[in-house]
Amino acid sequence: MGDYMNGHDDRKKQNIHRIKIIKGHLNAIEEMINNDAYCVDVLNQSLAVQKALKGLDLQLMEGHLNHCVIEQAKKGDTKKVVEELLGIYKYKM
Ligand SMILES: [Cu+2]
Repeated sequence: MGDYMNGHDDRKKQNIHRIKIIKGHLNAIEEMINNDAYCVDVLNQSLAVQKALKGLDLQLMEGHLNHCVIEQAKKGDTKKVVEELLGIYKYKM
């Protein structure tokens, strides 16, 4: 286990924590819809979930760039790195 795994457990914990918060928000939205809450309030909750998911994406990408990408580039696997990142970029557009 070298630099590659440094901080991995912390990041994992943070990401699991984020997922739990997102799940909590989703359950709240389900409850709001069940209780016929005002549409704008439901939409605001939904936007908050999407923002939280974007935050998770950012964390995942940061970990990927700092660890997987650097390791793969050291091994000369640059084609895979570029293809995967481009794939994500295209999906987001
Ligand atoms: Cu990765």
